[in-house]
Amino acid sequence: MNTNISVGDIKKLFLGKLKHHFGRDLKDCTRTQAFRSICLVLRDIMAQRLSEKTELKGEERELHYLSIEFLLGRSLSKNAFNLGLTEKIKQAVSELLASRKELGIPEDKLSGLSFEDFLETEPDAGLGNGGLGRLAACYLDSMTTLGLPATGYSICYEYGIFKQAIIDGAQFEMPDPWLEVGDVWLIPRIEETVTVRFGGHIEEYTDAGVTKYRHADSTDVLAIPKDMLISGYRTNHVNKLRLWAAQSPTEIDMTLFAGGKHIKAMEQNAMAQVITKVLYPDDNHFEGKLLRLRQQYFFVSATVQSIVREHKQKHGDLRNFHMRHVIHINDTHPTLVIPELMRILLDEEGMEWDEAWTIVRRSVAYTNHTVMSEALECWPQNIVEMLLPRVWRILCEINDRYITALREEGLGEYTISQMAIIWNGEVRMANLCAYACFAVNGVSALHSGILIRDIFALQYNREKFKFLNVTNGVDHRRWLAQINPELHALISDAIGDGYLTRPNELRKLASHVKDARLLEDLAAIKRRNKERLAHYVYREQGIVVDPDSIFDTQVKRLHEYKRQLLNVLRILRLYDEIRENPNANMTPRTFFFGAKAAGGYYMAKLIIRLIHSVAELINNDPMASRFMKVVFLQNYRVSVAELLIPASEISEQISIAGKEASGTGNMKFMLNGALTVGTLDGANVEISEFVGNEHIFIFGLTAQEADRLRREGYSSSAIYSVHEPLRRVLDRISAGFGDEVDYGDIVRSLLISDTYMLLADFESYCRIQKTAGEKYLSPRAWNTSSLANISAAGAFAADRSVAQYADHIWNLQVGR
Ligand code: 26W
Repeated sequence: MNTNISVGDIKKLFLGKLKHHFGRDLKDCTRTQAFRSICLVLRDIMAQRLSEKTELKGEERELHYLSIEFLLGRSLSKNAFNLGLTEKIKQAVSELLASRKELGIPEDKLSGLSFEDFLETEPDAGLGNGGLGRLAACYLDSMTTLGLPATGYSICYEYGIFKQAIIDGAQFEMPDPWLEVGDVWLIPRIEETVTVRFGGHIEEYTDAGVTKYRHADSTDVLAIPKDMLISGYRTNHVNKLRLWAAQSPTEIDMTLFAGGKHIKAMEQNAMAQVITKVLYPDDNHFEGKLLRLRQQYFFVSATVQSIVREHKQKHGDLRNFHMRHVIHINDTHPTLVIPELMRILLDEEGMEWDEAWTIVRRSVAYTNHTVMSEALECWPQNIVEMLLPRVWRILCEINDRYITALREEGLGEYTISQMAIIWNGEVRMANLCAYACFAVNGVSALHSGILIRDIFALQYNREKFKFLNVTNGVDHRRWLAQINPELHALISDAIGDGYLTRPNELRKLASHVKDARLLEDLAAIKRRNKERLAHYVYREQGIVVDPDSIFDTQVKRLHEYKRQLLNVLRILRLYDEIRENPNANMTPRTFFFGAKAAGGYYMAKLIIRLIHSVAELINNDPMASRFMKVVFLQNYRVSVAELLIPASEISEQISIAGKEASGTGNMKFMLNGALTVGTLDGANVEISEFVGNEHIFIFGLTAQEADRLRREGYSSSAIYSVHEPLRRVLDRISAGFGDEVDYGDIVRSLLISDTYMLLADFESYCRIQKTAGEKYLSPRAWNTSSLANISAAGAFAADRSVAQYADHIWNLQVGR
């Protein structure tokens, strides 16, 4: 660790970076140059450690974690924290600032150069949409902290998740050119560039009696690795995240032009220019877009090539590949790793099918992250065939052999059609994973149960041993210690800071539940975090919020199954109640929403518009606004979550039971002492078991009850006709809010199908919210529950999840 680096060293290194990279010194540097210089100092420390890393010992396996998304957020504070340098950097920066003063630099030239300003200078690396991508980022931190030899792989998108602008209550998507500043963390490794081939056709030929394949006429794209170094907490171990950037080979090699193949050259240029341009903003919704398939194959092929290349350098041949490597695929997006590894073993290494297949099957493991049927990836056969002709043939062969085996086992034709990988002109990625991978896991106990009873029931029946559960976890160092330093200090005073590496030690807080002083301190910290958020909301959006009100928060991607709309319905009911009875004894509430909607998701966008109409109505009503306020936080992202979560008191986790695979926001709120209002969905089930029923507000149908109701015939309109307050709410939405926006589609969807059963859960949701409000009237009871949540949250640390993956799936030894 860095005990040997002094404040003086940091100042010297920093000034050196400023001089050598930007030709500037303290007198004339810009804020961005100063920010970059500090980052470069940390990057050097990590690079040094990576280069000192001892070669893997004999039999050790390496992990390769493939994910089309890594939602990293900011890295400066993370790396400073992990390297144990936060305080020293702060000190160094403030001493440098003081010396600028001494140099007689005018005060206004100094603004924007504090450590806090540096942190704010960093753009979020928004290389992900939501849960899946953020989970990958949390896991990288834990893998490194636990000393696992791991590498992450993804795409170096030029534009991350869009920036959300709200104009007249409606969402507009703006580009996010994060690399302009965020590239400071990336180290290009040009010498490790590989070529990825698309299109063209396959020529068969025989060589000494053996059939071989040649990929002719392909459109080639270069994949250039940009490595981001990943620090771990209190360890010298460093891992990397390898982000692949596309480049056209013709930019470097003009022989195609010279040979008259200028059209091919143009094609290659065009392909390379778009392939890694932008992250798809779809979350839980599949569209069979050609560019998306290109992205997937691009990053998967480049990754496999780079793993194989390194393996051969170290070990010679590939027969022991599965002993040395485990390839983990984060949902089905990197599934093409399966046929791609086959292609290399067969075509480039000359292996027989059976030997190659055995190696692949022993190397690849898969995590499922959703049961939403519209999220399942089924690629149209014709685009796979056209774009990836060799991979397509391999997929056909895998499918043929699989079906033959199923027939031999005596399975019926209908069952086989359900399990097939290629069927009806489509390639089903989840079925390929369930067949080819040696392990398949869900992300919460409930979700893993649904996988084996429903989505993969047939596969489970055939190969029970490969199905398991690993409940999600979050990076508790970031999501507690870093973002809520006062809470971290309070906890450390009470139980020490051992919880940072042994999250279960948070349990020790349970013995402090009767400590009145500690509970008051806990509330005071929450209060200051609320004030900090209030300042932010005022600064960014000009909205005044009252830190004495309950901060009630629902932040996550906007999706109908997550039921932001249910939250809106109860807000409107509360509005009616307050207008009827303005003298009720209730604590005012501020309702925070934060959510991005996929650009093409009409209903989600309309719900964002509705939240704004409702906010307008309520916030401008003098009677209601004494008790309630609605705030839609624009452009919700990791760095906003970092401000919002420590300030929240109620965490809304209200998806229809059976649909949210796990949720991870629920865990982050809990770590920061918020109380959950939630359904028995995803990890909420385990959260409620750990924290105890008296410290959580559970409502609504269970997954089983929801299923039964759907089967037996659910009628939302029947509820509407008997439930007077609900009818008033829906009628109000139908009538509109005097802003010319028609919400008829929302009400009709609730009355006609109500797929996510909002009306069924409405009454119990309103009731539990009332219970929560009453509990808040007793600070002692509330703070006790808040502490109980923090104390139980250790079970939901990513360190625990990653240790389980290492143990049960990857067969890796945890190093610390
Ligand atoms: C192909 C379109 C698409 C894009 C993203 C389909 C599916 C996805 C993701 C798998 C959706 C996702 O992020 N799922 C979330 O994963 C989290 C981490 O496990 C869970 O906590 C969330 O419950 C789950 O919705």
